Amino acid sequence: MLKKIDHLGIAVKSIDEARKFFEKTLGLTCEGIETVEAQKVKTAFFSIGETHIELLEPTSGDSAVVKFIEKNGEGLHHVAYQTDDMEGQLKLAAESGCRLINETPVDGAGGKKVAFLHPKSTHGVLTEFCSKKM
Ligand code: CMX
Repeated sequence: MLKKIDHLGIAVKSIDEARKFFEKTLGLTCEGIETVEAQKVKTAFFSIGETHIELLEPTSGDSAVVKFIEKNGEGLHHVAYQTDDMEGQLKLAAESGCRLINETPVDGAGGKKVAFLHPKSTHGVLTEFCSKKM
């Protein structure tokens, strides 16, 4: 049911600062910047082959990304897998004892639906399922 790694999410303090590395040093192109109100983040996406890098900048003091940066500093925040069967994937995860952060998908960047699995039940990596772009 999983199709590919859709993107890697990287928590940053400032997209304006961080994008310099991705653009000037790695030579990637920013496809767009979007604020995702539901997740309290501003995002910037860069394509690399069939996958993407998503920079995540918190937009509010109570964003999940603020807490992450306070504890760990900037860095790899989550791995997102693309699925065409979100419901089935969440059911499988729940049945195998995984702790779901979202039992039903919520709005993510780029018009996608997303759902997260808690890192304490995924060997330490915050895991996202995301739908194909609508
Ligand atoms: N990766 C790995 N571990 C993480 C983590 C992450 N991104 N975020 C938190 N943790 C760990 C903490 O270090 C902590 O570990 P210890 O107990 O060993 O210290 C533990 O998880 C905390 O768990 P918690 O108290 O249940 O939860 P928090 O309040 O810290 O929130 C989480 C963590 C994952 C539940 C929350 O960040 C969340 O709901 N995330 C999903 C939504 C999200 O991340 N949105 C932003 C991105 C949106 C987008 O991509 O568009």
